[in-house]
Amino acid sequence: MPSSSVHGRSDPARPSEHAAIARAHTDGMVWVPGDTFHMGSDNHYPEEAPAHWVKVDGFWIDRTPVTNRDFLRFVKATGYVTFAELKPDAKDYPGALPHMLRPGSLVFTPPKHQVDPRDWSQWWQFRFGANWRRPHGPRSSIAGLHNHPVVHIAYRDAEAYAAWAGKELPTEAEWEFAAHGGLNDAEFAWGEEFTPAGRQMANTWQGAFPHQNLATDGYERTSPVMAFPPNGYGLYDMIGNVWEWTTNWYSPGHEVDAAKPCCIPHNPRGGREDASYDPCQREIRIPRKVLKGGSYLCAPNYCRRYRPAARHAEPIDTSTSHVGFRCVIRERRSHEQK
Ligand SMILES: [Cu+2]
Repeated sequence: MPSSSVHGRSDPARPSEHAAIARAHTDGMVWVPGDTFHMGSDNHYPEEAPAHWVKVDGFWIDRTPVTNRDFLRFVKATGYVTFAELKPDAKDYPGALPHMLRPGSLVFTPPKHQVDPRDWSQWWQFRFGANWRRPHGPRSSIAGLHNHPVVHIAYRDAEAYAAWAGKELPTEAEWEFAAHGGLNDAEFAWGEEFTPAGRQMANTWQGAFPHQNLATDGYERTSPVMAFPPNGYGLYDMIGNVWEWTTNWYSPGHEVDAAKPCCIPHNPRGGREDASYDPCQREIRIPRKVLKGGSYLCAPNYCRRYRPAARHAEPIDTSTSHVGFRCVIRERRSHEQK
């Protein structure tokens, strides 16, 4: 079995250097056995449809989202500067006002009263000086948040971290399959009920979004990565806390090859970059990737995306206070790595 050789346990005939490398990398990771499963859902938002069969091979996945502690280690080792810390280049943003071309990131800033729920500018503020080290703005810090997911991460920041760690970012199919925790046809990562016996299973929003944050789950914003119960694979925070980047280009629905109903897609990577643009954005065309898992801002009255099948489009240059990531290691790759 390939998985046992990665463990380096039951394959003493091949005590290869690769196994040792893979073992070092897979600390803090969980092996998710591959299978065929129903990806997507026909019962919720249109972008999740149609539900369709997909096959994924087994892979390793981080037990938790990447934390501030993890990310700090990466930045100390490499001197990496995140996208939100760099001054935007005017040529990438035609028509942008010059005073807006300063480093910053989107920070959730709740309004004091009820607002039009269609107008997200009522609660998302581009705050100069906000970045992963200063998640609420220039005067904030990650003191006390070392065990929280890192946020204000643009796609390329997640990619850079993954490459440094000898890992990769998950595809949407891998992420969704892992999120089910073995309950492949259940609505939620833990079963059919959102709050079984009244128990809050993930860091989501309680109250009327965006002005009323009751925080009955104990957290107004992000939470430590193991604060809520793991799923059936032992993975934490697949649902809620922060949205997580996947490698798939976004399209407003799953593309299923109707001409070949016999053929189940195997390890689909999904989507085309040129089809991933926001049709409403004519001036600034930034391609979008699929985010998964929902966040501490998902609320029953606004966004019921605290389910494995749910998805969201995020422009690759956009970082926010509710988007992070986790990594995977694919079997074949871990053997090929030097
Ligand atoms: Cu949401």
